[in-house]
Amino acid sequence: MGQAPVVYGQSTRPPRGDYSRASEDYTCPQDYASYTEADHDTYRRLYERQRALLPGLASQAFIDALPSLGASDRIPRFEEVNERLYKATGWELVGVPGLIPEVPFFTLLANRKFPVTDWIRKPEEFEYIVEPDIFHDLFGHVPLLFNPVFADYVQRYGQGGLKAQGLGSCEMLSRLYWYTIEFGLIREAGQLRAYGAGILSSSGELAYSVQSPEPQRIPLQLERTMRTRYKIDTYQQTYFVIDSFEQLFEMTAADFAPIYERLQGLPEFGADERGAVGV
Ligand code: HBI
Ligand code: FE
Repeated sequence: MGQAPVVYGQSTRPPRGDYSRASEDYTCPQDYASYTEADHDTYRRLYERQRALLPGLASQAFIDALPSLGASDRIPRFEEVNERLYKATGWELVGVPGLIPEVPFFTLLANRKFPVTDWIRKPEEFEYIVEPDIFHDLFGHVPLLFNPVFADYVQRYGQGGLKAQGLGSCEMLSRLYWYTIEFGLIREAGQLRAYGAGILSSSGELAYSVQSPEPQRIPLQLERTMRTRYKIDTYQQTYFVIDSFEQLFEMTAADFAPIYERLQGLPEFGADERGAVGV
């Protein structure tokens, strides 16, 4: 029992979450009794604030799916969400103590299990938190897992991740994750909308990503995206735009191995570097 904690990216902060409770596959049961009234209140306030910001900024597919999370006045029980989620797309939520290593992460996704951090930020972290907490994972990631096409993309992503790991191409694949599942934009009925969990769970970045003139927004293109570095603790300076979730799913049908080969020798793009590659 028990796993070593995992810290991601440049963050030098100590890991949050109790990794001693994690089993072999890094999952741990949701310890519902451990949530305090302050925790439930934090969840309720985060949910209410974020839901008010969604119209005109969040993907309509997300807005339509959000009620499937269930009650918004307390932290949901994973098994309650799973009753609905499993019927909808065959996915289920599993508790994790926080960020987990790539192979266990990819393995869970490949088996239609979505890892949800089991702790919530402290009231004083209401405005911003670097690490993903239960609000980011539940509110940001879970609603779109009720969308069948997006749910299939995430599983395909997990399967691709296990292959990429074998080819030493995890960094390129994690950029694809970052610029789609975490910070992706979609054009819906001609309007720009956010579908990435990192945007949807952020009070500031939601309007910024869709309305600010500052960042560049370029069409999602596998090679350009996989060559673009990202920063984990600032608003994005580059967003990639898709036309549909079907586009994401079809993209993963390709075998990425030759793409990794080709990209190995090519220069990368900085997170804010302008310009697309020759298509
Ligand atoms: N672990 N719990 C958790 N949640 C994530 O979103 C996550 C992770 N580990 C690795 C990771 N994401 C990214 O590096 C992926 O690109 C692999
Ligand atoms: Fe996330």
